[in-house]
Amino acid sequence: MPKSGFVTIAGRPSVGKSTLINRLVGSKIAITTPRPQTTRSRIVGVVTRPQAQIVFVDTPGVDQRGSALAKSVAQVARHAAAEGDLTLFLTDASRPDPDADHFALRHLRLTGGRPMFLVINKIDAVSKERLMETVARLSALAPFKETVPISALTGENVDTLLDLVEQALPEGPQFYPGDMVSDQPERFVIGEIIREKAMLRLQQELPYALAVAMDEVVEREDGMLMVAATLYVERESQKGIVIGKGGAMIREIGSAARRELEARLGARIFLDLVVKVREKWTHDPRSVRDFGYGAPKE
Ligand SMILES: Nc1nc2c(ncn2[C@@H]2O[C@H](COP(=O)(O)OP(=O)(O)O)[C@@H](O)[C@H]2O)c(=O)[nH]1
Ligand SMILES: [Mg+2]
Repeated sequence: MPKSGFVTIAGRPSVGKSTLINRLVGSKIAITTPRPQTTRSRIVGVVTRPQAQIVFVDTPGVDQRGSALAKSVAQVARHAAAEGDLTLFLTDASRPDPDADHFALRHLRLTGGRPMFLVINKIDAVSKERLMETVARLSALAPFKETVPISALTGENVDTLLDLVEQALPEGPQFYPGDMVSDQPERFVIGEIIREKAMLRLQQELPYALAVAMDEVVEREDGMLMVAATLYVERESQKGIVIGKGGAMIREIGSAARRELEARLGARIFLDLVVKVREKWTHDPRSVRDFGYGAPKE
């Protein structure tokens, strides 16, 4: 009998959740950066195998920060874990942070007794001893069904993880067409790639103060894709930094985004970026929702 189910990928920030979902589905559906708060919404990645369809759900990292944005994104992880058939609790063996792991685990387990795997990521970057320590420390915290060390970056042991996930799922029908890999609208993906390029280049608080809104995506008759987007920051002083001296920063963000989008969409792209201020938007639940971050309104 075929199997199917929803599998939530959750954990503290920056442990490699989005890198893992990209690796599992075999294409970049979620942006990744070394910074927390890169993922701000629920991202579905579908893996269809001969005997199973596995719907992975990437979620924002659970951390203890207090803005409306942080609270709203933490809810996304909790809801996904509550609705899913299985949760992969991901951690990073190369940067142990027991308090943060503990906090994330408690937050997720408040949803009740769904089965959980402990997935220890970044084994390419740690010694055997470090890995064993992490296994010992975390496996005591909850009754994990499996403990699987992997590297999302190199792909090591990810096939084994996929097999174990398939085995743990209930029998069930396919939910999505077999050739579907993600449920994200193209407009949103374009905005996310622009945000990734900006987050990678900006320092200090700026990556977290940034939102991207898509204004227009139109295909011209000659095939050129015309894309207009606005980068929002929280304060007037941040606007100048995102624009840069003589527009250097925004041009650099734009050309990095354009290169990746052209390769991805197979079209020439004209990218028009502007920067605007929306005062303290990360503290305003409405703005957070307007930008498409966090949980949709219930
Ligand atoms: N060395 C190593 N780095 C990784 C691995 N997985 C993710 N990373 C890096 O860790 C950082 C955070 O990854 P990301 O997927 O955005 O983490 P998330 O916040 O949990 O979604 C990025 O710089 C990734 O390249 C891994 O298996 N090994
Ligand atoms: Mg992520």
